[in-house]
Amino acid sequence: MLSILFLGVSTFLRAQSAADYAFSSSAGTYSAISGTTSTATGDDGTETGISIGFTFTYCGTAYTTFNVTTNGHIYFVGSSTYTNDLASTTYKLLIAPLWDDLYDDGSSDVQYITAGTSPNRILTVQWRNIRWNYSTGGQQNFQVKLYETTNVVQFVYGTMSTPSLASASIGINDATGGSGHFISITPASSPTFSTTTANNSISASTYLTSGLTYTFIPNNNCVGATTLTIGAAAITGNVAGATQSTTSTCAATPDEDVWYKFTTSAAGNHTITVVGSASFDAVVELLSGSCNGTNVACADATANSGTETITSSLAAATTYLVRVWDYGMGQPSTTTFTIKVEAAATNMTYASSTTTQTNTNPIPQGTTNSEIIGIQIVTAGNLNPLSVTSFTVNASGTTSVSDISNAKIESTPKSRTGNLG
Ligand SMILES: [Ca+2]
Ligand SMILES: [Ca+2]
Ligand SMILES: [Ca+2]
Ligand SMILES: [Ca+2]
Repeated sequence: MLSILFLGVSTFLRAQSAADYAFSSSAGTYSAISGTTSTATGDDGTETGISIGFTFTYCGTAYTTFNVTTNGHIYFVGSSTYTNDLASTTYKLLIAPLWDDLYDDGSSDVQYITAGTSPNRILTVQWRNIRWNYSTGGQQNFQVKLYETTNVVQFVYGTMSTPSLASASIGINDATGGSGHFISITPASSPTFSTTTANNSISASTYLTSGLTYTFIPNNNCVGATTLTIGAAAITGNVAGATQSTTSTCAATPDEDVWYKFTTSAAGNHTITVVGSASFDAVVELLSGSCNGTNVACADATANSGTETITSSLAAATTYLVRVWDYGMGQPSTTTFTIKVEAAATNMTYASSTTTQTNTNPIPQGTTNSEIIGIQIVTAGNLNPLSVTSFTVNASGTTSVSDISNAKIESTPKSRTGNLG
């Protein structure tokens, strides 16, 4: 009975696979970092439990630390090895810009740094002058970048030289491992990837030119939807490499849809705002329910660079899904947009109150600024603050109201506003 129930639940909440990520390749710039030098040194050196500096969600699990090895990869759990295989069911949850038996000859190092400000911090892990393969191979420079909030993974290659006896893997894998649980990259002028056949024999640096950037975005499928915080500043989205998840009743074909989710607090109107880019004509869909959701509303009122908004009255304490795609077929030449969700302002209402008494000693007559009792008032909404015109104070026990006739009332953050009558 228990196992049947468990199967039902796990099917409904399918875990995010590494294969759910969208892969894309672009030309960029390699910027060497000057960070903390890792204690992962020499041949097969590792350092574990390094702070990411923020919470990073990888394949559906939140991590605050990572492990690094001189063998060209980071990993989140377990151990690592110099024998590279992205299809491994032993060595998993690893992010590998160049996994092979690399070698730190003493002129090499691994460094890391977390830069930027919340919620847009970036962890960069860098392998500098690392030898590929083992001690006689040419020296290589490359980085992994992990992005806060969007949970994007990037590999950036710097100056790479001719390797020796090389047979590397480039890609990512997840907690399950095996076929369907990795993305294995084969470098080329137009790189290819597979989620079922791992290429563990990359032997040349030919296509790993300086500035080459491989990007993995986690929200290609609903299961990896990026969490939006209601009222937070807009974040940048990217459909690079994304593929169609499902059909839609909204405009055009969602051939590169990406997913977001948010959870409401109070019931009421919520507005989703998506701003496209030069060649990005955003289409936005709001959905309810579990993945892949049921249509609630669509927006496609503008073209390239335009702003799309959906305002919808939503239920309290409910998770909604949003997906975004470009109107045209095929990858747009600009793949980014911004997205935010806001809750409409509502009038302030009284919710509850509690009394506190931090001082239980008697207050002698003539004492000043001694608290008798505190009243904590909880309100909801943010428009038209409540106007409090009076408090009624009742005394009990041996205290008579006349004993506190000179007490004052004070509110925070405002100050004293008069005597109690
Ligand atoms: Ca090694
Ligand atoms: Ca998709
Ligand atoms: Ca549009
Ligand atoms: Ca499209």
